[in-house]
Amino acid sequence: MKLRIGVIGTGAIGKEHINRITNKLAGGEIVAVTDVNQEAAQQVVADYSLNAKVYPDDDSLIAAENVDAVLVTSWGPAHESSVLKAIKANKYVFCEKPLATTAEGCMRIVNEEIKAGKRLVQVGFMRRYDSGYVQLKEALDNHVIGEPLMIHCAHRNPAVGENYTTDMAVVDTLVHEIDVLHWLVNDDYESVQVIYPKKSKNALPHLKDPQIVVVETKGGIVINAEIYVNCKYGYDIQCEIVGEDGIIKLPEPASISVRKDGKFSTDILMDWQRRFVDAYDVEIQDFIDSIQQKGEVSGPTAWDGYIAAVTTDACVKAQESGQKEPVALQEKPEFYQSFTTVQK
Ligand code: NAI
Ligand code: ISE
Repeated sequence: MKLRIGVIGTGAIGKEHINRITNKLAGGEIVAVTDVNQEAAQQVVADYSLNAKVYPDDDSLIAAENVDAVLVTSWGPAHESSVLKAIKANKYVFCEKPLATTAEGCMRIVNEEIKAGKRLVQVGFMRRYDSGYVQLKEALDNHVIGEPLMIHCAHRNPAVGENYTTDMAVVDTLVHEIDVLHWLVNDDYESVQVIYPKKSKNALPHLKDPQIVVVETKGGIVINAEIYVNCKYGYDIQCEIVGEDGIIKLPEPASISVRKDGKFSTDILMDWQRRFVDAYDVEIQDFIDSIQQKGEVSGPTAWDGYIAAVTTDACVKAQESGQKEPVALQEKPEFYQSFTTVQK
C-alpha cells in the first residue's frame, strides 16, 4: 500500500515535491493538500491531476484519517505549529527548512518528538543526499585526507528578490552549509563571526551582499563560507576541505563541455531546483521508504533543525555585533544519540 501524503503549502517547493512524488518516485501518493491561498491548492490538484482533497487548513488535513504523513512546505514562520500538530496526531512529518524560526521553537518540536517516543520528523536538509557531499563524507570517514583542518566554501545565487534581507543570507541561504558541514566533519560549532567585504553594485540598498562567515568548530576546524546572492553568473555551490594529508573538493555538476567559436566552455546551472534535483528525489524517496520499511523516518533530525537554528541565531547576532559570537547548544538528548542520519 502506498504512503498517503498530505501537503501543507503548495508554493514553489511544495509543487516540486508533489510532482516528484506523483511522477518520479515510488511508494507515495498525494491524497490531501492545503494552502492559505486555497485557489493555489485547487490549482495544484488540477495541474498535477491529483486524486486529492483540498482542506481549508493544516488542522483538518493533519486530522484526516487517510493521511499517514505530512509534508510541511509552507512559509518558515508557519512550520513549527504544523509540525507540532502532526507529531501530536502521531503522523510522520517532512518539514522544509527552517524546522522553526527560533531555537526555542525547535526545542518544543524536539521535546514533543521525544514524548512521542519514535522518530516522526525529518528536516529538509537535502544536501546530505547529494552524491557529491556523500562522496566527501565517505572520504572524511575513511580518513582519506587525515584530519580536516580548514573548509573553504561558497554559496552563490544569481539574484534575489527585493524581500530578501541581510539576515536571510544566513537564515535562508547559509543554513544549508551550516547543516551539511557539521555532519561532514562530525563536529559541533564553537563560534561564528561575520565579515562584510566591499558591497556589490548588484545588491539592493538594504542588503549587505556578499558576506563572509567564519565558523570555528569545537575541534578547531576553521570554515570560511562566502555567501553571495547577487553573483549574476549562476547558482554555484563550492566546498573544499583541506586536511592534514590532502584536499577534497565537491564535484561540479556533470555537464558537457563545448568547443565552439574559439572557446572551450561548460554550462553553469542557474537555480537550486536543478542543482539539487537528484538530492531532493533521494531525500523524499528515503522519507517514504523509511516509513514503509521501518515505521520511522531516518533523515536529518529535529535535533539537526535545532543545531541549525542555534547557529543561524548566533550568525545573525554576529552580523549585528561584528564580533565573534558563541554557538551555545544544549546537551544532545539521549533520544537522538542512536540515530545516524543518512549515508546512502
Ligand atoms: P513559496 O512562497 O513559493 O510557497 C509557500 C506556500 O505556503 C505559499 O503558497 C503560501 O500561500 C503557503 N502558506 C504560507 N503559510 C501557510 C500556512 N500557514 N498554511 C498553509 N499554507 C501556507 O515558498 P517556497 O519557496 O516554496 O518555500 C517554502 C519553504 O521551503 C520555505 O520554508 C523555504 O525556506 C523552503 N525551501 C527550501 C529549499 C531547499 O533547498 N530545501 C528551497 C526553497 C525553499
Ligand atoms: C532558498 O530558500 C534555498 O533553500 C536555496 O537552496 C538557497 O540557495 C537559496 O539561497 C534560498 O533562498
